[in-house]
Amino acid sequence: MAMQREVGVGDFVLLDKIDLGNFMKNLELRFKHGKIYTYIGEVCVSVNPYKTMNIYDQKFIDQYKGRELFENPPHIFAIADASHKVMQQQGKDTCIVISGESGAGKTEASKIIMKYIAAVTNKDGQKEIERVKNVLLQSNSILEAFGNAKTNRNDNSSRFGKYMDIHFDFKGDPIGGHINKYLLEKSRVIYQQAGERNFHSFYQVLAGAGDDLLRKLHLSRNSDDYFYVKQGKAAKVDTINDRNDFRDVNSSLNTLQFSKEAQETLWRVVAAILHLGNLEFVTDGDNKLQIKNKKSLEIISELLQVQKNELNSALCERVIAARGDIMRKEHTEAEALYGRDALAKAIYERLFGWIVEKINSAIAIDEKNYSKNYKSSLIGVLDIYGFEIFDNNSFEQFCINYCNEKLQQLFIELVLKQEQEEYNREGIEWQNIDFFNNQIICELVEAPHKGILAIMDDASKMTAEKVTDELLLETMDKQLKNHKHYTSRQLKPADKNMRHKIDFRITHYAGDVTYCVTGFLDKNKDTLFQDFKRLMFNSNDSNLKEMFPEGSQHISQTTKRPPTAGSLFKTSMQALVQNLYSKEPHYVRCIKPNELKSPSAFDEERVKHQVSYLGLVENVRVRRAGFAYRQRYDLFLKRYKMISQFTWPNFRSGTDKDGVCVIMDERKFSDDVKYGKTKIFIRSPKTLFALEAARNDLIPGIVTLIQKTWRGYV
Ligand code: AOV
Ligand code: MG
Repeated sequence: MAMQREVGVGDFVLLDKIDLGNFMKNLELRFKHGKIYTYIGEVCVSVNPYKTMNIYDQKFIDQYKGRELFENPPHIFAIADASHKVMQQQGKDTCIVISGESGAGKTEASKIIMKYIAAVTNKDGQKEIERVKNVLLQSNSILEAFGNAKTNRNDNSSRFGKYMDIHFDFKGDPIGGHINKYLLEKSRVIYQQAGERNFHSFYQVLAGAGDDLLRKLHLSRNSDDYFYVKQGKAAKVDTINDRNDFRDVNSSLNTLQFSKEAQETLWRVVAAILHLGNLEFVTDGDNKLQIKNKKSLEIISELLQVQKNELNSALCERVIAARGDIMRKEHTEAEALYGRDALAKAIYERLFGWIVEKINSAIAIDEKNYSKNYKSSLIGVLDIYGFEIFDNNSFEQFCINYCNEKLQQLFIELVLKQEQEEYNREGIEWQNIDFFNNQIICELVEAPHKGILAIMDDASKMTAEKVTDELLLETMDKQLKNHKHYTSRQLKPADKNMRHKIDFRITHYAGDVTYCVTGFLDKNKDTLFQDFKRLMFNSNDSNLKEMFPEGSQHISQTTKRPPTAGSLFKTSMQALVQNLYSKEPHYVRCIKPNELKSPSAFDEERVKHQVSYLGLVENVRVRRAGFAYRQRYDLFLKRYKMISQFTWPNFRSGTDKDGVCVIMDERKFSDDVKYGKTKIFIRSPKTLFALEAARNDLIPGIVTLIQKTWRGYV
């Protein structure tokens, strides 16, 4: 196949001089010529093209299939292929970590990778594998409908983190998978900033449901009729067709074999939440709290299949058990509204979790075909919510940005730090490269006892009356005032950018973010009145009942305080990072070229900022001085001893290292290698390929030899 003309350099390692200026020039030149992918060694840098590119069709799939990285122009397909190849040939679990800020193209990249893997597997056309592939691909439209939303950064912004394992059999065909989800931004269910939307699912059902379904759900077509979805005043989005998307979601639900009942539950719950948002409360003549719109109450109880009077009391009052007595306490109007919102958020969050579990059971490895102890290899694909800054940043942004800090930390550990530490350990000459290590920011958030999450948890343990968000902020200010990456308005009152007395600021690796502390404690505690849990557990809809198992507890049973949202998130992030550590990583670093979603604008300042905080220039420096391949002497010798008469069948005249030197001298590769204490380091991949080729040439002869010897024994 004819090579496409390369623009600039396809690998930043090949730049004449490595600095930010040259890096930027190359990136911009390539972007302007439609070359959105460029490598740094095996890391793929991707710039969001904001237009449909004709580089993902069958012709391209064929071009990249089974090839080595350097054989073709840079492409995300090559990363997917490399990951699949390592997994299949070496039986190693691999992962593809996709990072970059909100709108940089992570979710699109993850879908392209999955499509590529689906396209290059199942040569034999097996039915079960075809089914698994379809489920993997089609799960996306469902997850995006319920977990993505339009934000002011991205029209299709992921509001949950997603890590997906794809399991493969020994032939490299996908046989199953598993999705882990991370903290859904459920506050969006009840509130949206100006210009933003609620989750897509709400608009989809309003625009796409047939008249019959709409009538059953007691919905109008008009999203402006529903408080929970109209606050951002942005229901119509140019790039989104809710009607078509509703159709796609339903077709995916069918592919994934969601039963008719399950699909009904799904849309009934979405509709019930829309109606919940319109509930209002009034105090009657007897000073008793009541629901103003009785019709809505009736509709909600029908949709959730719960008793109307039970729904009514769960919304207007609370049952409290004190010293063996059970009492009812009527809500104030504010408490009732709070409860209504908490119920809406909880139902949506549980629904989302339930959907993920249903998808997981549809893609679980079929035990009929593979026994329990079948050892499959896997590729993990990570697509999380990117770093984000809004006009108002709350607990959710705090968690999302912390998650991005953790991933940057992983990148530093794996790509920058470990590489350099190994050179030092092996005594390989090496000039250390400086980079900003964001560990200090991770610690600011997660350190036991003194990090923000710990301070928040301490505050959350006290009774609500005693502790307010303001008090939390005061404690944080006191304990963190000397931290380089923490600033509070109370300490810096002159700072105009911090508008409220209740703000604090974190200097993240990717920039300053000012968070408003209001709501932090509440979101961290994440309480849902027991009454609601019992109400939902008593639903006649078995799916809904399943979503609220703890509602089975009797009121008098004392319940342990559930872990806070913050500590759950921290634990899940730590487990995620640990999991990624255990796999061979591949990286896609996404860059957002401009804030306008324009296919042509290259906003130099914005891009430069991203290149800097992602540590890409440092990555090139480490890589350039680096080596393409390294291996322990004993293992290296074992693999290649056959290509030299001095080492075959056994090298007896020195150490393993001496044997390796003999091979490399004989083959005239000595200039391309360095000898460390325990390992050989090879600079160019070409040397390795030449070694492999030499070995392959000899293998047929050796196999015959071994077979002969065997026969002699038998
Ligand atoms: P994100 O996942 O990184 O943001 P997306 O993957 O959703 O960003 O990309 C944002 C938008 O950019 C998409 O909806 C597409 O319109 C466009 N886009 C991205 N990559 C491509 C591509 N390769 N080809 C064509 N268009 C593309 V967030 O989830 O907000 O962190 O929370
Ligand atoms: Mg995304």
